[in-house]
Amino acid sequence: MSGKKSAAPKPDMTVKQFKETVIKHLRSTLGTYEEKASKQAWNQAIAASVNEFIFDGVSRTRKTHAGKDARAVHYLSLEFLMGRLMSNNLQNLGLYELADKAMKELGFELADILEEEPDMALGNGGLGRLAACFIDSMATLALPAIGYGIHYEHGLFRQEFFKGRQVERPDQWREFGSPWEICRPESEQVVKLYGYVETVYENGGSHKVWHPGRTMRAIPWDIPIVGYGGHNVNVLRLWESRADKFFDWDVFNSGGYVDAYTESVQAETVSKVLYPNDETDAGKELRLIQQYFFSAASIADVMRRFRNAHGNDFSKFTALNALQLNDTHPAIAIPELMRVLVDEEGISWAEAWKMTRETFSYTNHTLLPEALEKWPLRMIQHVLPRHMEIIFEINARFLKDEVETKWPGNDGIKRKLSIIEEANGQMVRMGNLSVVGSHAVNGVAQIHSDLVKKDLFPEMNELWPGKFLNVTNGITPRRWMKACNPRLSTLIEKHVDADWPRYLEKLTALKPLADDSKFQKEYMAVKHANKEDFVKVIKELTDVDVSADAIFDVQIKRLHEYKRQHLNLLYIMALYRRLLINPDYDMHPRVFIFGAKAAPGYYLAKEIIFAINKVAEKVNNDPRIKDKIKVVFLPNYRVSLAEKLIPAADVSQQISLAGKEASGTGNMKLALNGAITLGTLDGANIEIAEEAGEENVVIFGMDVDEVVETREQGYNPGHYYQNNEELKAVLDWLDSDFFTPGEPGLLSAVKHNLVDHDPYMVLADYQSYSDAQSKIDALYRDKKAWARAAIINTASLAKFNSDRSIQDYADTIWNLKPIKAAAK
Ligand code: T68
Repeated sequence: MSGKKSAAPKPDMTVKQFKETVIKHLRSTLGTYEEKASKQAWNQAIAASVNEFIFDGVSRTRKTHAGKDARAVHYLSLEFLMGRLMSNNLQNLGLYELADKAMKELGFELADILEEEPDMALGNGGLGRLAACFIDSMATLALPAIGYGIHYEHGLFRQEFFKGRQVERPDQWREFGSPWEICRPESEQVVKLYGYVETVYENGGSHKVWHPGRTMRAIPWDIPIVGYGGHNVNVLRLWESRADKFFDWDVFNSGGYVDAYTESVQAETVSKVLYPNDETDAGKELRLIQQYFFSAASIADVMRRFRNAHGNDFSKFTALNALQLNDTHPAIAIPELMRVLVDEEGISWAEAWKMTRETFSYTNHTLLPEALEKWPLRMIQHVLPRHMEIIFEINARFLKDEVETKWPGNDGIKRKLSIIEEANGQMVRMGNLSVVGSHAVNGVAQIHSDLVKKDLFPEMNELWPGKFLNVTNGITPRRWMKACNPRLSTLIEKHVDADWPRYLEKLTALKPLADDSKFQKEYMAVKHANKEDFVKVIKELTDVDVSADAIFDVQIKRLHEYKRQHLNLLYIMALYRRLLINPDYDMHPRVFIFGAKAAPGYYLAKEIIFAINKVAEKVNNDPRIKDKIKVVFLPNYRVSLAEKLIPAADVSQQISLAGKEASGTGNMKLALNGAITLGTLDGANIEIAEEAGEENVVIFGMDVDEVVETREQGYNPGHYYQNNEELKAVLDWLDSDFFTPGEPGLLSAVKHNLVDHDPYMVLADYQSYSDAQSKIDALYRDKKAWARAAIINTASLAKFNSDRSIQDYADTIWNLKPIKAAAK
């Protein structure tokens, strides 16, 4: 063991002082007192106490950066899935144990009080959570960085089940305010929309003036992001939309009191709600306005800060600013920066374009065609007339100067690379705009980045070799191990330096212990204790009794056909059938645990949820199988629930069709916490297998090449249905009323989709999956072998530290150096 022993600073505070600070805030900030305060008030008093440290950190960091005229990255993302902030802030400031003791002395369990905090669910899934891990890492690495997004009034919907079906309820994360945000009205921006463009001829030249039809205000709310160790505190700046003026006084005075409100309602709609679609293009005007609203406000904020330091000398602009696009959602920022530089600053097109390209980079998160954003040209023209002109100009120059030069006279390639698609009316391809307007484009796992080059943008890759890169995703080990799995962290710290949450490679010191039976027992005892805790959560949420001695087999992610929750379901039905046929069927008891939200308009995803719930109801209440299988679908899966479940998982199901899951990040969290991956060769599963060793994961199914081959040969799901007796039996079961007594056919949609179409080749991979599940069963029964594999997983996953991902971005894309904030 070597290196720095201390990780988080030991703050200059005693338990007694912390207690006094909390009580001070209880009285003077919350206006209550110890005997009367609710848990929520205690929670807010702790937050106020923690904020004393945080706000100081924000100021120190800002001052340091301002004094150094620092290069900074601006991370533009429509989603930040932050979850709860208290525990993470306490951990990163090194205050957790102190707070825990202080609250005990006051007669509370800190963990209970933390439950009062609502999740900040301003994202859908992996993409939004990645942004949250990344801003944690940027602060931890002391990188000058700011996250930009939308201050949604309502985040991702709350999920309930009614008679087995998903019902969506509004999320109210800010119902009682949030202690973590600071409103900065002094940094308000104005965002323009609609209207028309005038060409003004002057002094022998001409320029464009956009006369907007409407304007609205963008109000910034800053969420401090505490780096691990507490040195640097960056901010996440979220924009809220407001009406330009609350009342239109003329309308008001002429009796149009209600009309005066409509404008304010319309403007405030923009940041009202997060679109709940993951992986599908919403195509709605409001979504386009959301994208433009936060992009324009953020660019204006970058410009304001730059002008304050440099006036209108833009020679240093690219040296000081990097802009990262988290998917194409903020791609409209590219023409927006061009508009500001050319129309407002009077910089030449060529110069502005050079600056823009050097500044932007783009991360692609998907190859699914339905997720690749395209906007109707007419819509952009209507909402953002000047931007449409700019996009035309960008496209014309790109096709003429770059494509024509490389492939003279080749109209086919021009059609393919054009930012404008001529089919379906005309559409603007945001992916092409992002690639053309960026100096770097990255995928999120090696296989995905290879496919981005090979299948999505092959000609662009030929045109600009070196522009396309890979940066494999990561997760913050602070939240996803240290904070969420305190038992394992304590065990680890008996053998590894205390700064492992920062330098995750230190966990390799555990490898020699993988065969040590004492350590194996301790490690598995931690897992068992975590499972015991989760048994209670399951009971509370679903009223199902499960045993911590069963295998906890977990699939947690958005509900999507390509992720194949229905493959898991078919296997559960097959196991159940095996037990009904032979009550002595030899298997270790298993609890299948699902957590997943479906996009509200995604019919088949909702049918799959319903089918899982119906099968669960039957299986859980069938005495014949003697509790060998339990199935639980946890309602309202979210970050805070993941934090409880992941430490308790034995098996991590990562079973997407190869080539479809760009990376996955739940796979990393689960494996780090000692779950064995049951997965296809897709996304980051491949790299997890490389790091942990193939013998410590269970891989099944077709690889990408086999998928392509199978498809080329004309995939016929009916063939698998007809030729696999068990598969046919469980699929036919879905047509009966076995799981829906008196109502046959309620689950048929799932069957018919699979037998007749099966777009994600569930049936082709079924047998291989079933065999892999048998391997899992056998491995689990060999207690030592299982413990060994789990320990090796924990010890081997340093690559998936989001600090490593961010260091890669800083080195290869942003060219960014750390600047540690000065101490007081
Ligand atoms: C996910 N994408 C990828 N998209 O599916 C996952 N999309 O493989 C990857 O690990 C993760 O990104 C991080 O790179 C998403 O989560 C969305 O949520 C989304 C939301 C709106 C529109 C399109």
